[in-house]
Amino acid sequence: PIRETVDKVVDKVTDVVSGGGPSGEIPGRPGSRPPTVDEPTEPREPLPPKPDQSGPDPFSPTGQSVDVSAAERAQGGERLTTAQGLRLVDTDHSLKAGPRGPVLLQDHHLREKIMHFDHERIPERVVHARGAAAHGVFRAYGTATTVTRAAFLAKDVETPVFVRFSTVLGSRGSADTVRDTRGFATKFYTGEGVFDLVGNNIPVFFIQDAIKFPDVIHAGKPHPDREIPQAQSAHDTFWDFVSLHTEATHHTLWNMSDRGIPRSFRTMEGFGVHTFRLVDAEGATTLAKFHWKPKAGVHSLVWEEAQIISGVDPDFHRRDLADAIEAGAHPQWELGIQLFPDTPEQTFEGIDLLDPTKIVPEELSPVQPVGVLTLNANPVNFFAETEQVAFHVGHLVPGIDVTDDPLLAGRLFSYLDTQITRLGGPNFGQIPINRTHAPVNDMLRDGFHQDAVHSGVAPYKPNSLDGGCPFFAGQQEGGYRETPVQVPAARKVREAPASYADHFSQPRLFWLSLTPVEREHVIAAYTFELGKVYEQAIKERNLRVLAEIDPYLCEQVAQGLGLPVPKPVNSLPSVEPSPALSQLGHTWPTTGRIIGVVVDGGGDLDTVRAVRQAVLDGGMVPLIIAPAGGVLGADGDDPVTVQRTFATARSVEFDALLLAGTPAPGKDAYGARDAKAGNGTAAGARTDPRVLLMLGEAFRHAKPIGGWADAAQALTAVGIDTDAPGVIVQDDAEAVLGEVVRLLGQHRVWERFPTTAAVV
Ligand code: HDD
Repeated sequence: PIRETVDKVVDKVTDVVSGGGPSGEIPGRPGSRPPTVDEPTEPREPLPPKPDQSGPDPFSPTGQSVDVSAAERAQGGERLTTAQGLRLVDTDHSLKAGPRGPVLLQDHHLREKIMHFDHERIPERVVHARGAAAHGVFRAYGTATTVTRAAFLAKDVETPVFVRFSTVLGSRGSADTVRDTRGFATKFYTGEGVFDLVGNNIPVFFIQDAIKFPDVIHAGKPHPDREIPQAQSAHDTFWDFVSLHTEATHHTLWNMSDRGIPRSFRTMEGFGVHTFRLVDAEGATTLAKFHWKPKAGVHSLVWEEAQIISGVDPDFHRRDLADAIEAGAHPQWELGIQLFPDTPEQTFEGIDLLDPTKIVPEELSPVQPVGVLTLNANPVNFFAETEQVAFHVGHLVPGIDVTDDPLLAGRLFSYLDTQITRLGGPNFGQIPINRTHAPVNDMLRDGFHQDAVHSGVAPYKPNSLDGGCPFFAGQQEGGYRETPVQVPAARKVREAPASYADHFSQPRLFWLSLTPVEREHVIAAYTFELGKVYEQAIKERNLRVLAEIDPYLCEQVAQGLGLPVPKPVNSLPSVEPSPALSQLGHTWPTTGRIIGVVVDGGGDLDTVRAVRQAVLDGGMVPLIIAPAGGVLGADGDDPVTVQRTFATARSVEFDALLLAGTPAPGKDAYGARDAKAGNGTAAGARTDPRVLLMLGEAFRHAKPIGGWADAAQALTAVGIDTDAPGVIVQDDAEAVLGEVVRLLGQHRVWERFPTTAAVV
């Protein structure tokens, strides 16, 4: 009997593992069928377009090799193959000795597939790991030709570009809207070689000498013991470093300002930070700082909004950039330059141009537009393009040279060096996204991942065997010649110039240039960040730094921390504010802004349709938010598609909110018709806690709010005064929209934001 039982069990197990026999019936469940897999086995016509995969089918039925040119070696053909082009009949099962047997070592397909997968990840960037990028074009106005011979800056020249935006501190998978500096790196594929402008959205840097870079980054990255917090500066090591190393004060203040939490990559300024040297056709030089000015205006999140987004949509900036480009709302920036005479002192109006912790106010040297950048295409493959792009401040073109800024000098080393680890060798310039559009004829040879098949026998100069080729270029042929700058006779020292010791005058200049609302944001940011610090001594030391910038700032933060207010050691520097540094007080285009329209079961659908159309006509994006998905007014001619439900919508996605109220009795309501879709029966927007949460947040975040019919009920329910600034409730829905759009031009309703009268 034991033998019998064992045999039965074995039979049963065999049945289970073999899928229950040819019918596919699951053992023990008569009549059952395995789920069907509906993958097409023959190509459909037309094949879905796959960029770079459209080469001819190189399969030769006779087994002879087919002539495939280099360009066609990218993926091609319809059939699944190994990396060597061998066609496969199956990729779902390992080769085994019977269905239950051991997997065989001879399974070359399994080995190749798993080997490749094991090595799919490459080291993330040591800084700026989290980023998003886009292709575009730069068109020059020709205004820079008086100061530089850079060919791509000549009138109407169009240059393809690839731009990568990033945060600095977080890992590759971290959230987009953390408080941090943003990278703004642009690769210009010019006819004279690649020019990289590797800048940030903040015009100054934490350190004056590159030798401090590992220190500032070690301090800002997560603590080495627990690896927390991720992508944050609100922790002890960061605030320990910046208070002991006060040249970081200016950059830190910018991070604590609205610049640390941009609304979108599209609404950030960009800065080359260092002073560069421009060289004209005659060899005359001018010092210059590069600026990117967004056409959409400079605009930031508010801190609570940024924190909510980190959870609700960690990809907020990445999605925003890609969506805008896909929708045809191509983001644009104007490139501008500030110019300074190239004097031996390399100062301008007393500001040291080689000190990257200093700006030159635009009021002293205006930013002169030299061209416009348009981002018009999303990357096809994130890894191949955004991840593998490699920027380098040493990628220069004739007409643009470096200066002796010691921060820039270290960068000139670092950006090449880091790619050896990150991209696995010295040939990263051959990766498609990094390839120059100018002809290459170098004498660099071999190395990991060598993609070129070099001809000739003499990769050295001088040579006679290759006929002396390649030849040098004179200046007329576009040869790059370093500017023969006089180097001062000096002793070799590890010292900084005396002017670098001024750490507080420019932070004060920045503080005084902000509006009261912006100052309140700075106070709140310091109070939050220092409030997260554990060590009391670090908080106190940072208050002593703030005392050197401004007594009110210091006092307010001290109050928030519950600590005594320190006295400044030095007298406050006397500085002239620069209003150009404030982000507020301007009117900007509203195209591409997102307006959420909350609709519930009782609304008047014709009005919703009219408002939606008016938003679209204004080049903005209306998103209809209803209790459930589907369509509203399904029975009529023009149903309204629901894009967000009360469950999926959150205020942070919208620049303004509209609330479609219920019409007075007797008017057409569509509620009953949509009861099936779940959109008609609830008391809806007036009481739903998710809508009330949205309204409360939009109000706190200074966003315009509009409503018609009985919308005021919902506002009152959440404690919003309908007479508050930026809250528009009227019967005429289109008039409401008009006012909301006018307010959107200023980005937010700052009158609503509580400021202390004594903020100055
Ligand atoms: Fe840097 C990346 C910007 C100082 C070393 N940096 C990197 C990126 C940006 C900047 C935008 C991302 C590029 C991309 O998208 O691939 N960095 C700056 C600015 C600085 C600056 C504006 C000061 C003015 N950086 C700086 C210093 C050093 C580095 C002083 C080292 C001495 N930076 C690097 C790096 C990175 C980098 C380690 C990481 C990944 C990479 O270069 O390719 O080499």
